[in-house]
Amino acid sequence: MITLALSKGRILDDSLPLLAGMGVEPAGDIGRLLRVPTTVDGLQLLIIRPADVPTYVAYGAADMGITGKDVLMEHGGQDLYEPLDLGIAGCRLSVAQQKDAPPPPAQRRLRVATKYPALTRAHFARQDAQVEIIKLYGSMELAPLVGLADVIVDLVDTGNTLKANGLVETEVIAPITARMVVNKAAMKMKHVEIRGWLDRFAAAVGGTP
Ligand code: PRT
Ligand code: MG
Repeated sequence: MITLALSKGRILDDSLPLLAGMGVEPAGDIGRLLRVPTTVDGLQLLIIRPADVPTYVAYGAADMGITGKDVLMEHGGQDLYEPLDLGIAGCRLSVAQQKDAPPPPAQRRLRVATKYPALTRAHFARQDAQVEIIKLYGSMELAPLVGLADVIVDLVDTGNTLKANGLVETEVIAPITARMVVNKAAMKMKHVEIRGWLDRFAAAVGGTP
């Protein structure tokens, strides 16, 4: 049995058509069930929060998982294989701020609001910039508007959300797509099955694993 952890939300929305193209349909209510059998023998799905996918896969509770590169960069990812870029749920990770915002007063550090403290710290450290990181769990776009932060580090797709909130993108940190991750022990123990699924996914997205 192979257990595949899927990120609920927009990555799930983009993953289900890929699976359907490979002849795999959830055999149960994915809106309600957290562990769902599929129409294919030997494959079950876990439907979990994007940020939890690396943890389930690293501990072997799932053999494989699909989550965003943003989540993997924040997690660190050293304890996982990342064999395939699925090219779905694409966006970019960027720095943004209010249009024409003055720099912070000289006596304090730049305040950066983000859901991604680790990769934000690493990004500003590469620039030798001293910043204060303010961890948020969502709606980062609000923070500069109400004086909680000078800038944000967030995902941008069309740019409409930034625009609607009077924010401008000042720097792109990284392009983001959803990735397949694999548990290291499972890659050895269930090599044939996992290789088979990686090949099918690669064919479905037109890449090579
Ligand atoms: O529920 P939980 O907090 O666990 O996760 P979530 O609500 O963040 O999940 P969801 O469904 O939003 O999926 C998140 C994953 O989808 C991310 O980890 C990315 O890998 C991927 N992804 C791709 C995106 C976007 N595009 C995206 N545009 N995740 C979020 N956004 C948000 C962004 O944060 C911003 O608020 O969409 C807004 C910007 O969109 P535009 O088009 O207005 O620029
Ligand atoms: Mg959500």
